[in-house]
Amino acid sequence: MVAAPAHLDVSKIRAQFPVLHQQVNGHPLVYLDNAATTQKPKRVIDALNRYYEGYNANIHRGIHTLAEKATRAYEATREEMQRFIHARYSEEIIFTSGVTGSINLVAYSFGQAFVQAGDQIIISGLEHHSNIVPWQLLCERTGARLAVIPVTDSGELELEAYRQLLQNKTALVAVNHASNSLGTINPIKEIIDMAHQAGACVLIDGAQASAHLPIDVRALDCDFYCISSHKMYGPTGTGILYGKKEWLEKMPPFLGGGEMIREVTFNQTTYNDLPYKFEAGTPNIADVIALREAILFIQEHDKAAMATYEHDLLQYATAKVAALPGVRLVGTAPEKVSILAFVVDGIHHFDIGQMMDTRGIAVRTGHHCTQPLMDRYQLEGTVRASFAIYNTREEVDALAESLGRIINFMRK
Ligand code: 7TS
Repeated sequence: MVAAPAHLDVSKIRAQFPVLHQQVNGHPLVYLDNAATTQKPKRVIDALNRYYEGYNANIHRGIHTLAEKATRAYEATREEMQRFIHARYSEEIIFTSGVTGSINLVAYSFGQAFVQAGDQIIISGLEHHSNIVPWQLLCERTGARLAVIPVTDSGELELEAYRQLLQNKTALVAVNHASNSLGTINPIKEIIDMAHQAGACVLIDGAQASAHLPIDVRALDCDFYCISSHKMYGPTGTGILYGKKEWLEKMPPFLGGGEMIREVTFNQTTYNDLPYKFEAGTPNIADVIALREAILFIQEHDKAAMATYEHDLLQYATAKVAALPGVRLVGTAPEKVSILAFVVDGIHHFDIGQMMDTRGIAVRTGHHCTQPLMDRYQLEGTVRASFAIYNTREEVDALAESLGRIINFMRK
């Protein structure tokens, strides 16, 4: 049985998410695609409206009242994010377009300054394409080599193989905190410590962690940590790169343009201080401002209580789905965020997704932007149900009931 922790009222939480209260294809929406993007509470949507209706202005440049108000609100998110991930300095928080933008920033800027031919970049077999391709591009530019930590049958990283890989000269290790396809929570503290002992830097892709797991970049001692706002109840189009100040100060700018400069002449340009050195051009002001509301939403509901509830929901769903005939779970690591992936013998994952949609159930099907991981399991794709704080046991029942029907129907 799934019981919400005493101080967590899920019906009250659901009431804050307008999009959840609708019928899809004649059925109440059951939204289980939270690993792709979470829904947004009203306070996030209201913050967007307040900005556009009340104080839309470009930031940092103006001395007029609206510009000052927008700048204050934008910088307030930076400070809230600093607290959220326990960064030492607010200038260690760089606003980007999200995890993809953050990883590309590091691959270009850190890569240009600190990666040379013959160096090794280590990633893992669990990575999303956005934590693979930027490193491949970097290797093409520099002559560095890409090495991959293998994955076990249950979906865990082989740390002994990682230890061996670290014997080669390694510039950077880039792994996710939690896998978007399997849910595996990686032992990132251990991974970071091992990398540092070998003299390598570490980037953590926190896309699947920020809404579900505690993040303390100082305790972790990671060099970079990447977050997408839209996966933690915030708006799309923004996110952050956390970087240790000592690295960010040494790294060259990524994009050139307004705001990132101190002084420009045709002969020479000097650059602005952190964090502005990495925030060229007019940023995504409205979405950054509204991201603060998403952080406050998580803080106010107690992340640990949320994680406990989601974990119970995952266990309940896992038992129900695994009991159906022909179902094979993909990703059975003992430590998981609330992601349930599976295949069904003889039924294409795409058909399952489409049939569920006719009942208002939103799941994701396919390779989930992790094609090498699918290759590892010799799969073309899976069905993935991913849970957030507003999901309920009744919704898990709807998922299992619908899957049971589909299996019966397709096997006749
Ligand atoms: N890394 C991980 C682990 C992810 O899950 C995703 C998005 C990204 C990086 C990229 O994030 P973005 O915000 O820059 O796009 N994952 C998914 C998913 O699983 N289904 O849709 C998007």
